[in-house]
Amino acid sequence: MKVISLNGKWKCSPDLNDVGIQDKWYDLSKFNELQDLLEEIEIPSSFNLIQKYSLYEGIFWHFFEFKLSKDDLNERTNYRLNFKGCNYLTLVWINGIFLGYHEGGFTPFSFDIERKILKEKNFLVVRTDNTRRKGQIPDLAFDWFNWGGIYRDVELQLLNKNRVENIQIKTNLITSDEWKISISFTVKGHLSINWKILDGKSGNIIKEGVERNLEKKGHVSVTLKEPKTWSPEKPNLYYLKIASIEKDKENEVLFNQHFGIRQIEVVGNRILLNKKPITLKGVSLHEELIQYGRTIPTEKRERDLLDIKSLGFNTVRTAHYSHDESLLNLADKVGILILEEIPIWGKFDYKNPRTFILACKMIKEMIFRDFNHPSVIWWSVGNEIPIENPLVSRFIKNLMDWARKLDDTRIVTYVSYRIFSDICRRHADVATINFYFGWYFASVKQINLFLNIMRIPAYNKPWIFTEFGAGAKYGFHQKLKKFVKYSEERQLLTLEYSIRTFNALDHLSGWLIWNYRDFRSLSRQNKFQMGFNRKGIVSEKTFEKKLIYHRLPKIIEAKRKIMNTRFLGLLIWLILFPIVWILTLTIYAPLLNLFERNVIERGKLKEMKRLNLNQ
Ligand code: ADA
Repeated sequence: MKVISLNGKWKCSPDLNDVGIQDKWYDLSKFNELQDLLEEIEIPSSFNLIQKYSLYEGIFWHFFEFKLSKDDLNERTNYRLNFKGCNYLTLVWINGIFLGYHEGGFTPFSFDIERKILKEKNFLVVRTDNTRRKGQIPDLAFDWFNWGGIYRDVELQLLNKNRVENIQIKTNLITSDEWKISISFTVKGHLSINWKILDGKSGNIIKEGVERNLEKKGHVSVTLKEPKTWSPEKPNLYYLKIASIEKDKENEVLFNQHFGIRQIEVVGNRILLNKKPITLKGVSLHEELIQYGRTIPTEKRERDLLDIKSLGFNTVRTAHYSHDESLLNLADKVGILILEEIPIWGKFDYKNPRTFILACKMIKEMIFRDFNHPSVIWWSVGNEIPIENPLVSRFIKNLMDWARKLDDTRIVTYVSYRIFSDICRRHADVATINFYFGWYFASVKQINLFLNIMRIPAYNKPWIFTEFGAGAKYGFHQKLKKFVKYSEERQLLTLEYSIRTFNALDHLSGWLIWNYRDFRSLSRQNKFQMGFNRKGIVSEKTFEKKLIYHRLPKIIEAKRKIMNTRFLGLLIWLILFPIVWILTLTIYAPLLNLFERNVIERGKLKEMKRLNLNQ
């Protein structure tokens, strides 16, 4: 396969009145007319990085002319235009012809292009629209910045008509030292291949074979004795190389990618990695670095992962959507477990059948892209959804079933914020909870009791404390009054106390701090936040490390002495369960719904005033 990058200097324009389609902006003649009004933009990148569009949400057009050589244009080749990520609704035209559209901001999509449409000089037009709307995923309100545009790579793939696609590699431990490697793929056209498994370090061939006269599907199964397994401590990698053969000679390399040999399982209330219990100690991360938006240079992503690892973490939750695949390549190499999810967040339009289909599509795109990354160990199908509602619970259960159908080798779950009223937990592989003790709720000192109350609704599944945290403005200190909100001391105290308690309890299989870095969020507008969620352990500038950051290496394994409150926990559960359940259904959940509605709009207005912007 030959890949032609279509990154570079594109032309662009917002379309405030949505006239572009009617006025045929996708036509080269119209483009030539408009030329002088257009601006230049470096793709990939979000238009929100251009100062005057910094808060723009809406339709934005992107134009690009590119050339193909005579050699590239032939009848032996299939052409595929591939977008790795655009937010949110994307329409694409090439040489004036409409190719199709894609909905969703965080997964790749592509269009197969007929040979006759392509010329030596080509004109590509992409209309993105990041307007927030009810019924989209995520829905109207969410706690992160709505970066728009073409913010990941664009490429034209020149594919051999006879090729392999959708390669999925599964690795299973079958005896105490023997692993089965199953490779399955689809075949386009008709071909014979040879395949090789190579050691990731030395490049030595470990196993190889030939499959002849393949059509439609292919499958290879190999047994390896005592291979070097993948784990966060030893992230050993192998390569799978597949090449087409003609007359027993290697012709073209069709696939050459790393994979890891590892097995993730849930057994009773433990998560096992390669048959050994593992506790997830992690941190969530949004895909954002303020000067780059989401288009983060690979070396900066690597820096983040290395930092996170050096603090003692073994897990990163790529909140709240799939990040660029380059992050997963790095996690595979550095040795970090990844928890991945689709962006169903909070309130969403679960009554609309369209939403279900869209969510299924997002899950499929996520799983197909990331199936072969050993670092990825779970798929989550939603975060903080109103799971007390039977319709929502059914929706989420069906999504989890769908994810399991597509991948039976990973943990499937969703992230909950309901302790008492979650009616779906029994269907998930692991029980999860987001709770901000000592921040939004109660005192952090009550966390031990709370964790003991939590023993009951776990259905003997592993419990993961998926989010806890506290906000802190970098540089704001209150040495004497440690409980002052947004001080670094308050954050330190809350997180340290929580971590020491988590580590002392035997029924937790993991915990994740919310969040690694402060990130933009228009709904956060008090004098400490100023448009940022401040729960990061580093500020948005990354080099500004808060107190907790420096303390983490010392406390990540530390435990505190705790009182045994198991019996009290059980008692409280019995008393509180019916009360909280009824209150959630009648008062709390409906109120929360009301409150969440216009939160971004209000924040945006404040920010516009502050920045003196008219948009
Ligand atoms: C929730 C949510 C996060 C973030 C967090 C917070 O738990 O899942 O996305 O918004 O709250 O900072 O309050």
